Amino acid sequence: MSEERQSDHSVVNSHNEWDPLEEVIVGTIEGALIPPWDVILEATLHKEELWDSHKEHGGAPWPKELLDAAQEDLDEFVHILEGEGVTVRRPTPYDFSKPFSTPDFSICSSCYALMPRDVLLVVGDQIIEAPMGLRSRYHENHAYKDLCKEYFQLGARWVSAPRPQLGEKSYVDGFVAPGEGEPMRTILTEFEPLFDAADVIRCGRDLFVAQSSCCNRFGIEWLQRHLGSGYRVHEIEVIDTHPMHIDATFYPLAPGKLLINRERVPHVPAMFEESGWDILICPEPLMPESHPMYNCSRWISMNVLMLDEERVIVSKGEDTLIQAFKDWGFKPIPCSFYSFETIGGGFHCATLDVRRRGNLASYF
Ligand code: DAV
Repeated sequence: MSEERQSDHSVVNSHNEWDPLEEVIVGTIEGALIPPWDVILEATLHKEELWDSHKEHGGAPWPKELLDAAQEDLDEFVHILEGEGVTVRRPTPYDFSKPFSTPDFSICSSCYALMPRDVLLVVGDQIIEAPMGLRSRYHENHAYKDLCKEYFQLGARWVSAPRPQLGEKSYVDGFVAPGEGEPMRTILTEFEPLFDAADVIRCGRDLFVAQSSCCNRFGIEWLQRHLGSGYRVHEIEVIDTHPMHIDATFYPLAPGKLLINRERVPHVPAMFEESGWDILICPEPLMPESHPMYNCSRWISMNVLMLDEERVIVSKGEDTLIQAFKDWGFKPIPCSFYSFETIGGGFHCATLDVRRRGNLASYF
């Protein structure tokens, strides 16, 4: 008998980032391509010197040595998850290299199925396909259709946010990313609702979202109205020159414990202090500045995965963070991940927690 049928909960059941993890989708390296160049990348990728690779080689496979190294990290991660008793599911890769077009845009390829966190948002027993703003990720949900259909057959709810058009009106014409110290701005207009699922972080009845170059206010409004009055969607203010997703910025790790990136979060909403939460400041990452990062920044160190309120998977090499977790009362489990982070993201990005053992609650 499969584990979900023994559980008291629905096959899809995940309300926050920390209830005991039972089943998780982990992305795959198989078929991964360099994302083709597209307007959003200029607004989200911190390392300008690495843009050329996407400009010149977008749509081509990543070099084999990068893929092999990332694969090794991912294998270690899956091994740890299974060893900790978590059921690991994988997407079904499709042919990412096919060019496609819609009435509003054409693009030379898709990218990969490395990061389910960006594509699907799980809120309770519901899977929401996100209205993503990067054109090359328009069909990435295909990689998860087999799983979504299976979860639906077993009782989950499954919806797609309005499919975006992603024509010229969705992006600010002539956008230039702000420099350090300049006010925040993002490349998205308010033409249509847009967000990646990783722009949202869950805390029971309260969800936290920040505008980014993948998430506009229209998207935040759509999510609030879709979820209805049982949930409160809070927009938090962040400062980031290349904003993309909330999970290397603002991360409620466990009841009463909020991890923040001090460089990016000027004000923690008063509700946290009013409810007695500890605000944990993420230490400076130890990843060398010279480490190639084609997608995200060194702050991906914060992108941990909670197996429950104590066990936390952290990138091996981030010794300061590992020690901080111990001091804060967590049980860190280090896993090599720098090579996966080079082409993808962290543990939170690489996963989608489909089922955690717990109920919907308010923590404020
Ligand atoms: O570079 O800090 C990471 C996004 C992870 N989902 C960054 C963004």
